[in-house]
Amino acid sequence: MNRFEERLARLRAELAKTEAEAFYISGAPNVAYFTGKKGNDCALYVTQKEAFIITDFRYREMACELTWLTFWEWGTGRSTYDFINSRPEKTIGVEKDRLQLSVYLDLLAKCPEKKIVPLKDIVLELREVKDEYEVEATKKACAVAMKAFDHMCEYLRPGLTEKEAAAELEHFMKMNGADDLSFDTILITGAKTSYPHGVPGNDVIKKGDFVTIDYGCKVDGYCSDETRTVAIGSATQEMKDVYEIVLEAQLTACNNIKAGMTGKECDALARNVIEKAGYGEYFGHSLGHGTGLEIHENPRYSQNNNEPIKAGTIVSIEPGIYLPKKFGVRIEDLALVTDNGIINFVTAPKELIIL
Ligand SMILES: [Mn+2]
Repeated sequence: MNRFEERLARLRAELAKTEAEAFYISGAPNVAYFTGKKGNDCALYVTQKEAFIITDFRYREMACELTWLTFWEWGTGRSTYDFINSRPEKTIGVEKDRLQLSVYLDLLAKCPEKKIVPLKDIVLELREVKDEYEVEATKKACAVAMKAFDHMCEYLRPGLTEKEAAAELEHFMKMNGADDLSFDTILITGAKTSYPHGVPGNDVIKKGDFVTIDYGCKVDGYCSDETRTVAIGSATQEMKDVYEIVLEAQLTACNNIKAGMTGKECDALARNVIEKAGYGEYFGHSLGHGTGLEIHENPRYSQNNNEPIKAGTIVSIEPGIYLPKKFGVRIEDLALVTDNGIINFVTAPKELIIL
């Protein structure tokens, strides 16, 4: 069994617990989980005995190479709905979280003999705990990203715009093994660093600024995610003090998170440090999130998550303090959760770097 067949077996075990005889999967990352390809414009139809990939001529050759799936081609007068109507299964599960509403309405209208059942997203749950291939791919992506951070420590200087610096970072990652970006690069400077998800613009990097870089790349389909905040030329005492609080919060979380704690307990490790220092109201997001084929996956390290964190999940650990109109600091690593603690994939330095 290859890893995709193993995943299909796990999917079937979950599917058996529902009323659905087949599962129609069209969310691109969910499709990618069973194909190892990007998954755009492809769908899967999985029963207890069979598994189909449904796509068109553009992906014909690729689809035929996926020997664990049977290819069914739409286009030239036949649609996915014809395929579904040709099948013996009566009850068909669909992804509640991922199916486009128009496709759902079409399924209801064009497949009137079928019972269409929105299911909780089984595939997202399967994707939460990573296998060895996924761990290795994530590590590779983190290694490329860390090399790019070293490069940026050489490259960043006053006079560059945020967009220029972001372009350099992205180009460097692509030239050093990245297949793609994990998400739109956040590279912001000065007072704008108080925007947790600021967008790089034409603002010019100046001496005495913080620069926050939250970025990542994909290798073999898997995302890295890392944030570092550096100072350019100098930093005020307030900047240094806030940086130290965020660092202590981040290190406290890294040193204490382990499988079995709830998402809320993990979040509290960092939040308590920041609250005690008097900056609680300036840490308005959660501590972290899972990553994988997508940049935001389960589990969540948030105050709302009372579920225990599983071993084998890959999560970000990213506290921050954001002072409007002044500056912000965030430090983020990405780590594998085990029963004994975390294995941190990001080993880039975390003490304040003044370039
Ligand atoms: Mn993140």
